[in-house]
Amino acid sequence: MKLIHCADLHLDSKLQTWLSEEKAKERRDELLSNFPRLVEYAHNNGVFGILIAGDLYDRNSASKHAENAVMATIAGNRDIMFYYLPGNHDDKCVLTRYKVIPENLFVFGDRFETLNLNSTGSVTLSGVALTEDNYSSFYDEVVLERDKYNIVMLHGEEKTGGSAHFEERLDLRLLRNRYIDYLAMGHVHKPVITGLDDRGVMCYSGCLEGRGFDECGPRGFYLIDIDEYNFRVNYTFVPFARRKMLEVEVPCEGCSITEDIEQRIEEKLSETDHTSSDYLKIVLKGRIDALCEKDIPYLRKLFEKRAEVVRIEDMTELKVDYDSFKKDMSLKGEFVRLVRNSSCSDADKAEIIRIGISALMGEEIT
Ligand SMILES: [Mn+2]
Repeated sequence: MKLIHCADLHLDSKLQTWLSEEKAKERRDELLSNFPRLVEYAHNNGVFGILIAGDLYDRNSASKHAENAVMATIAGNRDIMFYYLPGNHDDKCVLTRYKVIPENLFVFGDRFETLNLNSTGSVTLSGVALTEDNYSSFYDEVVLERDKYNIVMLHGEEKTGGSAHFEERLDLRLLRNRYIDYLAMGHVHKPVITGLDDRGVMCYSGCLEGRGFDECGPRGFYLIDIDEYNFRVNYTFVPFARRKMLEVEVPCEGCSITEDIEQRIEEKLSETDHTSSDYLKIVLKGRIDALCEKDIPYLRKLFEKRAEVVRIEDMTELKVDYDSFKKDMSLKGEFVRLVRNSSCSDADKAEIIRIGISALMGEEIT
């Protein structure tokens, strides 16, 4: 039996913090079309059911269309089962407010429930949507049979340091040695699979696609392939994102003109596997001379077509070679010495010197 474990699709999230209104709309539509694309994958690969471990939507921005589109896909693919567990970003009535709920959709509620996935009952799926009321008490309801293959679906995280949010107060110790074979988790957007106890594994599928530069790296879902008789299992991470989010750090030490930086960027980009449809963030790092001529707007223009979106962030720190001004009797040297002896921080001194000298040279200040 093959199952897809996905989570955190966050359909219809705004995305406008880093995309223009137009691009954000395009991307939202693209993310929405991932759902039928996932179902197509399920068809082509003989998948029995799709587990959605929460945060299918973004509560505050989900459109009626996003909900209808998912429902239409479910209703139009009756040969695939859909098991949905609401997450902390989902409206609790989502997918259940329809008059007719298709038979191939099961939505977990706030009581722990167990379903048999096959006719022999050898493979089970359980889950509970965590709430303020049940998050600390649901463990008592986790009663599973030793001789079955037991999948448990949850949306939350075990955070040390005591988070205020109930979904982040999971206590994994209480789920160990309870005959769980596969803990299908949602909430953490990065794919992670780790041991739960001697018997089972805990897996975050991560989101299907990154939605911001805090979600760089491979994104997709887990494919679980269970032999229903001897319980041999394969877990495979399937990269599914159409576009990658990439962050590239470029060390700029030793650069003194814009073209040096350009060359460093080129070198770093050639080490990545980015394509023109990806999202690219280039971060300039390292300490460079305060008098380095760097034209960031020029570099932005130069690299803008390399990917769907290219962001260049200048995180370089400036350093001043005070020795080189020691014997400089010009206005420039006098200015540098004056700033050096001021009470500003080293970083501020470097910035003041950069701007001051540009002004003295009659250059445009950026
Ligand atoms: Mn969540």
